[in-house]
Amino acid sequence: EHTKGVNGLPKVILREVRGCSAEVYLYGAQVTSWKNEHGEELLFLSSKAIFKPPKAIRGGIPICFPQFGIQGSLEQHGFARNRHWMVDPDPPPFLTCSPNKAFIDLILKHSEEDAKIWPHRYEFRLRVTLGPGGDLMMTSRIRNTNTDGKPFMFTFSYHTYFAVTDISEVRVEGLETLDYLDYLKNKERFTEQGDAITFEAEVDKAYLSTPTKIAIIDHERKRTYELRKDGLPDAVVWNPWDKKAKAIPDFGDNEYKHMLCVEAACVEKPITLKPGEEWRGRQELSAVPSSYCSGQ
Ligand code: TA6
Repeated sequence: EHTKGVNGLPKVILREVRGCSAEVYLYGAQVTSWKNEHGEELLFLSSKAIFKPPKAIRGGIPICFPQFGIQGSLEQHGFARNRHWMVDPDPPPFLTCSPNKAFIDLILKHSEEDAKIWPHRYEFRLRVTLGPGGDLMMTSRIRNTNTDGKPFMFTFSYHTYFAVTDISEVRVEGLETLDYLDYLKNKERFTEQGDAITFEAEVDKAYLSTPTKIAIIDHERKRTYELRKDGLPDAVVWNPWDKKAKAIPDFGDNEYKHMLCVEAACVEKPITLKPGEEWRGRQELSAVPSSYCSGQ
């Protein structure tokens, strides 16, 4: 369903047969809501989110492209999340099309404006699917359409803000013993401890060469989020905690307690595409009752 969201920004609502839903703003191609069949919101959206271009919406799933973080002249996390995407008029053939899947295809292409700061031509196609059982799938296809023979490099992240009951009662499984870059210590490289990760202070780490599946366990709510990814070797874990959250104007003061970013990403080794080449990066999110899933 195509409708208008906050400040009249166009958004698409995906609904699934059992009542699950998702909302995607064309601004930034940003998922801002993902609800289960009970109508419970599974993504964090800041109460102070500013739905006003060129500011990125705080929460949901911002897309970081053509860079993650700050590099050179591009703004933090690149420009894709600050642009108006279009509904894709000729989406790639959908491999498996079944009746109980709702999906939307969006596209972003290079602009003369952007070419001033990132001198490349590209087509970025995003498909957001609300699958059977309410899983949320996102597939990005990025193609180098340079006509000057030039390859380009980029880094990327699905900057997912998971809603949690209390960050102090959250555990992340799947990242133990891995190496990570600590963005709070000048991206110095460390090795993670041997058991599940818990949270009691600001954390901003990019785990490297991570498994395809990561579990985020909301102990209070007895809910586990499963993040499955393909083409995205790294995973960024971020919680600003109290001090940093207060310093971010569009972050409510105590809201850090109710969110955790776990981001399927490619940050350590940029992706290089030659003209005509296409990269695919996919994440699939599901929310299952913890009793069923913990310890697997
Ligand atoms: O993904 C973690 C991070 O890079 C943090 O360092 C913090 O800056 C966060 O992204 C939010 O960035 P934003 O530009 O959306 O405020």
